[in-house]
Amino acid sequence: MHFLSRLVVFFYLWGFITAQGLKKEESPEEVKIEILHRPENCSKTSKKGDLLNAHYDGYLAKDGSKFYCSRTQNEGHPKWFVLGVGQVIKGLDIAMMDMCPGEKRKVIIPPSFAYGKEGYADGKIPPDATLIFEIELYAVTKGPRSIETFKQIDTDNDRQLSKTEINHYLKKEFEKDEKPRDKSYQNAVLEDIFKKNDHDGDGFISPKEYNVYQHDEL
Ligand SMILES: [Ca+2]
Ligand SMILES: [Ca+2]
Repeated sequence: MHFLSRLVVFFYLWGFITAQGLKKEESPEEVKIEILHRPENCSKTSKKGDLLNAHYDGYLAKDGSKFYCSRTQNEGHPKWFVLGVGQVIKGLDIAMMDMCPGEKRKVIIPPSFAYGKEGYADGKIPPDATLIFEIELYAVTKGPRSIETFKQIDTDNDRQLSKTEINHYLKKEFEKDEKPRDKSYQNAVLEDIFKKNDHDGDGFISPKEYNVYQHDEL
């Protein structure tokens, strides 16, 4: 069962159990979202498959210690990732839905939506850790994930996406956005897309590799 179905079942059961009048502490864990700042002009919000650009700091709930800060990585550039497809932990995929550029959130993520019973030693996350993230979202860009988009990007029609083709596509996408974007942003996105999707490293994204963006629909 894919994740969204599990989530639906989860919320269904949660409603069911609550209806049975069980004690509050027995209800399953959930992701808690607190909106710290929402811009007045918020016409476009994030949804599954969008390409997001954000900074976030991560803290352990038990003692407030910081285990992650995106500002100290990648020369301080905000991180790019596709929302809702498992590129980040489940809790962040949930917590960053319906968010607009400029919005800030504080979210509390229980272990079952983060690193679970095992924890994540490399990331200094102990077992069963509840995590707190402070997120600032900068940009929401339509993520390349549909077959129509694939065909649109593949301008020479060889069923392979080259860096040039994707670069051209990103440039057009960014131009649709209100804010001008410098070249280094675009290059960072491009590098990230190839790092995460060009699994055989041939410098092209094949339809199969591109399907990463669609795995929720398979
Ligand atoms: Ca091509
Ligand atoms: Ca490839």
